[in-house]
Amino acid sequence: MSSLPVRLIEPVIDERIFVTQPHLAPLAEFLPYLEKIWNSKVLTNGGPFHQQLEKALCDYLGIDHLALFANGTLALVTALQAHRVTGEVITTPYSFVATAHSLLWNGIKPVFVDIDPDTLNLDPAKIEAAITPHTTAIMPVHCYGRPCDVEAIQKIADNYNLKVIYDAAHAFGVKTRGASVLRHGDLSVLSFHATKVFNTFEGGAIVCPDAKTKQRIDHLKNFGFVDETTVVAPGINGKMSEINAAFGLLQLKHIDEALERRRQIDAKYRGMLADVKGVRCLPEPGSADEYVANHSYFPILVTDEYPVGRDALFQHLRDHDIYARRYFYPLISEFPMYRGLPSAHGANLPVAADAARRVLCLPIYPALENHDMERIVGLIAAPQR
Ligand code: T4K
Repeated sequence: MSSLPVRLIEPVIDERIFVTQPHLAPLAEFLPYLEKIWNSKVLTNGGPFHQQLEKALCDYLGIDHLALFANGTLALVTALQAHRVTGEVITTPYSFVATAHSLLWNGIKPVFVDIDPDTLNLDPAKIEAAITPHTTAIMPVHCYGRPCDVEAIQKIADNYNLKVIYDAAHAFGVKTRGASVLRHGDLSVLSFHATKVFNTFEGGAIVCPDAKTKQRIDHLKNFGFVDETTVVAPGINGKMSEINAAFGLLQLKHIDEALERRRQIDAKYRGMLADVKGVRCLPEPGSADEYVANHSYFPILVTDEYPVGRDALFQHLRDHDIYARRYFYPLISEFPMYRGLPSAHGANLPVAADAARRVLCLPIYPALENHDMERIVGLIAAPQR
């Protein structure tokens, strides 16, 4: 009898190259996990896979406590509730809309502050001017997984007695000075969405510094239940299911090879784009011995020296089946539910507006082939062809 694995799915032939593609462990490896779930009949509510994944992620990421969630957005909403954040929160307009939406879901007023032109993260030098008597917290984003200036932000937070809740949706596995970037601030929130470096189909987590905070978060993500008859808060249902948690355990076995391939792709893009006039890559945030990147995105900035505008390049790539994305355009502050805020005014956010006008995220994912990258860079180098 043949020992070859059963062909479980037929490959889909699609020539299009998207900004990302999920890295999936082999399907056959997932089947034993599913059998266990089918046998135990434990589908959710903090089952064995949920517990194992929390522990495995703490070990992998080098952190002490983590609470799994059904997605990153519910985790952001809950993180704010965990610290009873109210009033005004300082945040960046240059992010995915979920960052600011998590504030609105809590009845909190977002106050947008401009970003730094090199990191594209919240500019600490501009935070103090935005603080009012109503400010209770700062919600920065490690955009593209590139670390914020965590020390400067913490200093301001300490001076003004503010909480710091990092939207670390892009920052899985990122290290600064030899340790996880997720250890900074009061809480950090991860996303394990299909488009992220580490995915559980949908999923997310809150990284927290102590067991007491984790316990409060665990209550909040389970309707506020403490035990069968006690509800301590108007919590939500934010729990990750056993299928997602089991899949996460399997994905974790393959994460190092995925990160290594991303590193190679990033380096190859940088090398190939170095000679393309009018295209700027973001600088690496630190030397290899003090900074571990995850290469979750590959943003380029289209400068005035480039022969056509960013949108023309975006369309040119689409015309050739390359689906690069303009993350993050439009700015969050330009969406209808935010644009009436005084801090959303364009004059307050010139650096973010400029980045949103120039940015294009090129495809980056472990299965991306070298010849695909060569074709993409060839198209960028000759935008009129
Ligand atoms: N904070 C930040 C800073 C975030 O970036 C995000 C999510 C969040 C918070 C919230 O976390 P979650 O609640 O999502 O866990 C995508 C994602 O949907 C979103 O998760 C992500 N940020 C954002 C940056 O990107 P779209 O609208 O661009 O996704 P979509 O569906 O157009 O996907 C992009 C490409 O990925 C597709 O063209 C093909 C590929 N893809 C996508 C999916 C969903 C696949 O190959 N398979 C898939 O299943 O928002």
